[in-house]
Amino acid sequence: MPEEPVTAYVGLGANLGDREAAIEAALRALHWPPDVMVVRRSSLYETAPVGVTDQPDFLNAVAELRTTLSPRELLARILQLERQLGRVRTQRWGPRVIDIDILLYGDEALAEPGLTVPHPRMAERAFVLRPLAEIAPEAKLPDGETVQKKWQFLAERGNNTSVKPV
Ligand code: A4P
Ligand code: MG
Repeated sequence: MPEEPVTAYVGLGANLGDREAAIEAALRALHWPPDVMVVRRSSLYETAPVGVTDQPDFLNAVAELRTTLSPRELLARILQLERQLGRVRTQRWGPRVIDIDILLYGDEALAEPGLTVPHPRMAERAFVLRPLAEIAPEAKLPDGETVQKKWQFLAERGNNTSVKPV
């Protein structure tokens, strides 16, 4: 367990049932002092599905955490929380009541079975970068670019139309 709290970012997504209630409940449950503090959160965004496109639109948000949990411990906490909120895993990239991903954990890079950080697909995804640009524009992605720069790059390519503030 790290001695000093680490700043981490998580992404939240929901596209079944009461999406807003699920995201708000997840944010409340994530805040578990002193292990995990939710110090900032984005607003909610209505986003078109990426990957499997034949499914309902998502609500997405991101949150900044300060945590003394290791990446593994944080993942275990997240998986437990997803279960509590009623997530049933069916199809990869398919519909879900709640999905919580670890996006960044300090400046650590991990590639282990079942845990890859930074999240390998975050830099291509408007539904991650748009809310992250709202709360952490200067955060660094694995290639050294800031979130703000990467988001501008995607937006200039017309990749922003599928993400709308609620
Ligand atoms: N896992 C590995 N790395 C991580 C990490 N950094 N954070 C493992 C969290 N989990 C991580 O995830 C499967 C396993 O990934 C976990 O058990 C954990 O050990 P999952 O949540 O069961 O499956 P998934 O989410 O369907 O798969 P995956 O690969 O995480 O999907 P993505 O890439 O997260 O995409 N479109 C919109 N508009 N909004 C969305 O939120 N989300 C997805 C899911 C697709 N399209 C979307 C959205
Ligand atoms: Mg996931």
